[in-house]
Amino acid sequence: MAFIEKAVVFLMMTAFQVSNSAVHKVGDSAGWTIIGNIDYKKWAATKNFQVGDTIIFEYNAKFHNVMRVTHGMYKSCNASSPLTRMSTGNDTIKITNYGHHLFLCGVPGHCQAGQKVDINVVKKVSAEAPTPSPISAMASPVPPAPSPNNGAPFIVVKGALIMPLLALALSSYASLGISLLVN
Ligand SMILES: [Cu+2]
Repeated sequence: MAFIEKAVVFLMMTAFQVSNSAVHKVGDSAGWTIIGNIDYKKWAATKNFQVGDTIIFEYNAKFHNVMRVTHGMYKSCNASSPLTRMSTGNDTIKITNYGHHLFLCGVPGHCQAGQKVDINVVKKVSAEAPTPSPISAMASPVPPAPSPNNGAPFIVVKGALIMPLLALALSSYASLGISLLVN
């Protein structure tokens, strides 16, 4: 029984960790700009980018844009053939894979002035494997039981424990929302 409880706690923690994927606004309050000589390298170094996180570029679309580029283009500030080009002034990128995600502003001179950023998503060295969502964490397969007779009750017990815990967590969120509305 103790093992099952531990497994449930682990699954709950994993579920909440995953649902708390972060949102990173490039340059924080300054946004995506050449004003103030923002050090985007320094900005990126303070962040812990993970798969599932969201990156937001906020800027005045009259003066800037966002181009995703290759490493070579990033190094030389070459904006002639970007992989993708965004220009809404409020561009959102969802991180779906590990590695370097390189962006620059394609307006002449801006990249050279420092308007470029390397979003490096490092694989976490941890026993906790990232799971895409709370639902799939719950549905993830149970390690094979020694006999088929032990397998089925294990799943039932685990599901029965997780559901009330999730319901409890969701209802506390809901009541928080209600109390915010009432006040
Ligand atoms: Cu620019």
